[in-house]
Formats: sequence, C-alpha cells, structure tokens
Amino acid sequence: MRAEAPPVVLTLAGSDPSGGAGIQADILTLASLGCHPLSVITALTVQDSAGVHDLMVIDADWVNDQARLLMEDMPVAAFKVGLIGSVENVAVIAQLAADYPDIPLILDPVLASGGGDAFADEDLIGAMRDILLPHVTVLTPNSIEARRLGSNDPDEEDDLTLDESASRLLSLGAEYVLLTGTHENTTEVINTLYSTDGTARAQHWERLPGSYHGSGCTLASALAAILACGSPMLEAVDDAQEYTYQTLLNAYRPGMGQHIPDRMFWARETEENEQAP
Ligand code: PXL
Repeated sequence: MRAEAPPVVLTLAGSDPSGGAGIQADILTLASLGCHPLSVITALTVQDSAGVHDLMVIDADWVNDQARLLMEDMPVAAFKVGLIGSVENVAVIAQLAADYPDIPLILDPVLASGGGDAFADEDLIGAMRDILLPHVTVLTPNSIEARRLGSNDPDEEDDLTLDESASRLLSLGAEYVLLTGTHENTTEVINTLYSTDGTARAQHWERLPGSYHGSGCTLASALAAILACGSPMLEAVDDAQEYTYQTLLNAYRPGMGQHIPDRMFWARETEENEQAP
C-alpha cells in the first residue's frame, strides 16, 4: 500500500460518451498527469465523434450532493469546471467555490460543442459572468467564448478585441485568463495568459492540420492537474500547453468524426520503448 494518495482534483463537467471531450477527457488527462480524478457529472449528452445529438442537464441538487459528499471525504487540491448546463448548476458551483476559497478553480467556459450546438443561453452566460467569474482562478476561453462572455451586447461582440475581452473578464473577477487562439485567422496558434497585475504573455504554437474533439477540456484539466501537483502558475501554464500540444500531435481518429487527442500518448507502445531493456 502506498502511504500517500496522489493529488486529488475534482472536475464538474458534462459526460461525452465518445470519450473525446467532457468529463471523460478530464478523467483521462488528470490520471495521465498523476492525479486522482473525482468526477461530478453536470449533464449527459448523446454524442459521437462527429457531434452532439442531445443534452440532459442533471438536477442542481444532485450536482451539489455529489460534490459536497466528496469534499467531506477527501482533500481536494484543485477544481476544474467544464459544461455547467443550467443557471441552478452555476449557483451550486459558485457556492462550492465560495465555501472553499483556497482551492484553485479552473473554468473552461463551454458555451457550445465543437460542432456549434449551443450548451448555454444568455441567462446561463449571465450567471457565469455575475456569480462564477469572481471565484475563478484561471478562465480558459477560446476567442469565441472570450468575446461572448466579455460582452452582453451581441452587436458589439464581433468588434471586441481579444485584449479588451480579456481585460473585461479579469475585471469581472477571474484572476487569470488563458485565452486560446485556435479559432483566429493567424498562421500560428497564439495563446495568451492575461493576469490581474496587467501583464499579458503570448505563446505561439504550430497550427496543426486536424480537427480535434476535446482539446479545450484537455488544456483546462492539464492546468488543474499541474497546479494540484504544486507547480507555480506560469510554469503550470507552459506545461499544460506543452502537454496538450503533445496530445494533439498524437491524436487518433477512432470513428468517422473528429480526431481525439491522445491523453495517454506516453503510455502507448512505440518501436522505441518496445526495444528498451
Ligand atoms: O469540448 C467541449 C465539450 C465539453 N463538454 C462536453 C462536450 C463538449 C463538446 O462537445 O460534449 C460534455
């Protein structure tokens, strides 16, 4: 028996039975990076690697009960939040975060599936803005999510620069914003970490040719895992991006839809490690 348990990370997210995104992506990522994953399901989807067919949101009392029981049992080192599903679930998660203010919370603001199906309406987005963002340690929006969350006026949204969106998200209460640039029209993918001290740190990544399912869930979970393991913020942001990039380089296509990042790339047999003594 091992004396010490690995760091425990609690993810609250939706189920993607295809194993590409959602809580399944979180569990794989957290385990791959050496953490013990706790998983509270906020919603079920009917989905394959090509797209989402249906969504059933879990009752907020059930979300609360799942999380609260675990919090009494185990010391949680980080929270990761993905698809939330309802205003009531936002309130449950905000109260959980308020009751455990020392636990870092990484929020991937999932507003739509990769295929564009809506996962959040204006009320839900408003609740995230007003009651959840004040508890967020790192928000990890893509550029579309950053513009939507950063503006409550759809006419203004398209004109909003990424710097302005990020600065609004910081002023709404997020401590850091790691804004990913996959959807922008740039040769390389530019991810930028904005922080409340006014700094912005951009990192450039090779733009890979495929279409991937679950890269955002992977990045946010990797960040939660690496922070839970004790890395300081800037190092954790570097390492989470590097890990995600490796999962995309090793992505595979098990079905007829998108590629799935290989969160366990290091555990696959390659010719190299087969030959190792
Ligand atoms: O990738 C965003 C995402 C998050 N969570 C669930 C999803 C998806 C995308 O389809 O289904 C449950």
